[in-house]
Amino acid sequence: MFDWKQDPHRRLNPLTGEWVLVSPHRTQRPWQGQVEETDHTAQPEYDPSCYLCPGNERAGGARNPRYTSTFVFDNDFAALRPDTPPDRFDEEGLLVAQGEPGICRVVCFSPKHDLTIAHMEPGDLRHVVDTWAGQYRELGARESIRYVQIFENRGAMMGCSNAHPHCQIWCNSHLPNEVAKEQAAQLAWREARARCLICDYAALEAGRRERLVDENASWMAVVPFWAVWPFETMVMPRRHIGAIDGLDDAERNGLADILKRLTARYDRLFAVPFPYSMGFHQSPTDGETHPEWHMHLHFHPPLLRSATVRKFLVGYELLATPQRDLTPEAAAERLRAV
Ligand code: H2U
Ligand code: ZN
Repeated sequence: MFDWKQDPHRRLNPLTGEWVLVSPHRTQRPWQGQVEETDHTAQPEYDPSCYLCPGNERAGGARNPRYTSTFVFDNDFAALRPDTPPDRFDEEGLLVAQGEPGICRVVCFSPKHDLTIAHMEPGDLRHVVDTWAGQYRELGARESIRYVQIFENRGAMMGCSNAHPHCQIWCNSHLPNEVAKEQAAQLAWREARARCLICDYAALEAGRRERLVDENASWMAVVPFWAVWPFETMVMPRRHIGAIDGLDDAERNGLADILKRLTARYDRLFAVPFPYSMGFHQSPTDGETHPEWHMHLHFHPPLLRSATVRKFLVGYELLATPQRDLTPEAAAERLRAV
């Protein structure tokens, strides 16, 4: 048996069926402690030039109300539009295309420009959770919307255009690629074993604890066994729940709590505010029941403090298979320690 703290090996992601190459021996290079350039510019509580702050004009010409908690609006530069004809084009199975109706929204978490999830009050974060649940239900109820993707880009290096705490919601009439892979895997697991893949995985990680980063009564955050990004995490409810609108009162507070804890850990271990992309994976809104679905979130933080272990997904990753040096177990240990 190989030693997975030393020997190159590959790990299977059972949610996607894809493999990741792990090369732990490469981290034996010394940690040089080199600090990456991150934006430490202190943000004001209100920024007159911010298009998301209360009362300000947006780039599209609309003006934000003087909102006092969360604020949702239709994206002025939406990637998907509701009036798109869903026609299909197919030329010899080689040139295949299809119109994709949808809708895109932006959710401001707070009127305060300088907050991040890590610094929000639990009660205000709970309001964000309720807003996500309400949006999932409202948008998912539309005939043409079969998937509601809620995600946050945080920090300029993740392509986020604005420091104001906010996320995006993109709704499609087809399942996005990553969601389709996870759906197929969860369905196959259920058909083969009459159980849920993520219930089984959460139970395993709750017992092993070596990849556990944080937890509360209703949620767990782990560095998944198959993580690609060095400090990638997955946040799962302990109970089998398909989508965010199915969370009960305690689980909604629990989600606010685990998100605050996890982002605070990232900020402490690296820079403030730590860049990442995060988002929900949950049951499609296609009118079918999806007992195979167990909702969860993924955090994909790209940046590490040391230039020696900084991760780019480049040549080998783009052309072959994702690869990592630091083991998920070592990453979880570091996140647990702060
Ligand atoms: P990022 O945080 O990933 O940069 O996204 C911000 C979104 O806000 C982006 O999708 C939208 C952009 O289209 N936006 C508006 O809807 N109105 C504006 O006035 C500026 C930006
Ligand atoms: Zn702002």
